[in-house]
Amino acid sequence: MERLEMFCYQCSQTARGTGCTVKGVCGKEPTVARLQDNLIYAIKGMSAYLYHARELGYTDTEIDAFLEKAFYTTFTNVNFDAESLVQLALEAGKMNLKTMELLNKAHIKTYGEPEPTKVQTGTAKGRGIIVTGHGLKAIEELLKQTEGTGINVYTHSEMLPAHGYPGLKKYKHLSGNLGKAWFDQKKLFAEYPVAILATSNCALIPKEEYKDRMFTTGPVRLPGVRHIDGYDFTPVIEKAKSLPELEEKTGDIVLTTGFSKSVILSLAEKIKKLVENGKIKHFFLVGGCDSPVGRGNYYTEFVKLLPKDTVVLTLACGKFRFNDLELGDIEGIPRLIDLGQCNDAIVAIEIASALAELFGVGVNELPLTLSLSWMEQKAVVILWSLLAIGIKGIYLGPILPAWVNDDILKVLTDNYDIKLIGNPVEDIKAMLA
Ligand code: FSO
Repeated sequence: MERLEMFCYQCSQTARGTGCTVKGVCGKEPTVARLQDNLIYAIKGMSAYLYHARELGYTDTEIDAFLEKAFYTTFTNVNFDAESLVQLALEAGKMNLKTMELLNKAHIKTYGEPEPTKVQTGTAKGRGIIVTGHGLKAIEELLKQTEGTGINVYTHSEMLPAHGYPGLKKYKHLSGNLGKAWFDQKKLFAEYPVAILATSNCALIPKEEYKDRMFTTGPVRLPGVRHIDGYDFTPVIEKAKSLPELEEKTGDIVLTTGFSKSVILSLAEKIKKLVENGKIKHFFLVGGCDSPVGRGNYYTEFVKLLPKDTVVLTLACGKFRFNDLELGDIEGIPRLIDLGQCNDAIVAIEIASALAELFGVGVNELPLTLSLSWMEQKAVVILWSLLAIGIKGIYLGPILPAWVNDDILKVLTDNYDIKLIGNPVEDIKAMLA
């Protein structure tokens, strides 16, 4: 039987959905459809943060109402107005600020405010479980249930910031961090004979060789992988117990995470003096969702090339491109400051606003440049949050999402002075000029 795909109401002569990326028979670029995609990605990202806040008992009816309106707007036949879809993306950005605040509050009320913490890489002797994803509630429950069993718990990718929370770092068997950003899972999970727990998005379909020791929880489902409903991780623990012990093999790198707003603001006066004395020339926020495609190593080169009188704030999994670099400090202020997960972008925003106030300037007048890896749904909504509060001149890379056509790029560049990354040497020169 013939199937009716999503009918395109824009040209009404061809069957296309909102994911249309080709010219319709109308001959026009489907910018409205692409802006709907942009909105869908943004609200997907926001929903993920809201999900994790709700897991910890924090909800907000205003955010719920916005999500309802935004999803309804993405009907193929309800909104044909590009300008209003841009406004809705900005509204999504504002609402995402509220959502990130809610999640930040949920994390801090539940686990305490993060504190700078050194995190060992490599393995400790004994059986282990690797936890990947963003779900702090899941790792907390697993840590409780594995206490005293001799099993070591390792973080992967966006779970690294868990080490900074007092309520999580108190578990001595939260052993260390393995691997880098989300896309190294297949290699990493095959390498270590441990149980694996995936707690959020950015879980990859597993290889045959480890799928029997992998588990999912929360919203994650993977083919052939056992799912845990709720937080009873007995099957994960039993699996870990059935696997061989790992040998002690300390990694060469020690990572540092857990810089909270309070920690940075306690240094604000010192930072101000260092800026006024010319000892700190510029701040960079380099982060976002790391990409296996495009020029991801741009960010490694970029951070390596930065002058020694600059400071890098970072967050999300994009930091694994450079968080193993020894950047040292400027009179006690670390040159690499890891603020946490992607949702901790709210912490970066609050720090930037507090510094702007301290210097008596607007955020755009601060010696601060943002360079973001902008690919995934969470990074998409965070960009709209930054645009919604008026931040201009952000650099984006290493590739653009598929829906960004020339019209959308023009809106971003004309209205928000968005720039695309190029050559790191030239970019740094321009940013410092
Ligand atoms: Fe990365 Fe994934 Fe968290 Fe993103 S692990 S890529 S959409 O989740 O935001 O930093």
